[in-house]
Amino acid sequence: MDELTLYIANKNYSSWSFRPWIAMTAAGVPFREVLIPFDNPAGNPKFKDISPTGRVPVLHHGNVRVWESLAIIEYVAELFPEKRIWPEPAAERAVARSISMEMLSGFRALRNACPMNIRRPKGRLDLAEDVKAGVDADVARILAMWKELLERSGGPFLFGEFCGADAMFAPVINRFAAYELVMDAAVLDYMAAVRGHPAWKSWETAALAEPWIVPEDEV
Ligand SMILES: N[C@@H](CCC(=O)N[C@@H](CS)C(=O)NCC(=O)O)C(=O)O
Repeated sequence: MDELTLYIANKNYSSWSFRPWIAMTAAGVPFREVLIPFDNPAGNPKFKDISPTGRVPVLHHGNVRVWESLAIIEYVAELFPEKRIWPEPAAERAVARSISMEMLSGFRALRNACPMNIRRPKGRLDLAEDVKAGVDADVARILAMWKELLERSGGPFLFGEFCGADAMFAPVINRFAAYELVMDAAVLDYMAAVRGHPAWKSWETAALAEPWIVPEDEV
């Protein structure tokens, strides 16, 4: 099989890069990583050379190009069915995919107000009323979803074992921790389990060693 190459941006800030990277690393999928750091707040013109959207992550596999974080996870799950990136049975997989799509297309208030920032010291934000209302609504929906799933699976991850859905929410776990957005004990246990995963630790160690600062994401 041709080598898989995953192009990503800064580990400290690139939340979309983090998702397929942690899914593939946690599952033990062999791949080569190429990191192209942001050279402006929105990206890097070099992304256009490697990705049809000019965005990362993008996966190269021979002549195949896969962009969009969730599409990358799906592609790799099909290439390596034995790695069980999605849960069994089909009904659980459907829920895992539903919440992953919800992540991909939603929670904009949270994403905009609270950028992923692995090295950020913990601390709450003083948000304007309307922004806070949007963030609170996003947090409430995610908490309700996670609590229901954790109760059903018994943890430590959303569907028991670490899966693609945990990967899709990994950057949210950083946001919840860094901006002190949650208090719920079961959710804090879940966050600790993800943050204790060797794949998370490996990403975090590399993020903390990065020299680059993106001022727009330092809120
Ligand atoms: N929906 C895409 C989002 C990708 C995305 O926005 N990536 C950011 C980096 S985290 C990017 O490349 N930004 C550059 C730009 O927008 O020019 C995905 O899931 O992969």
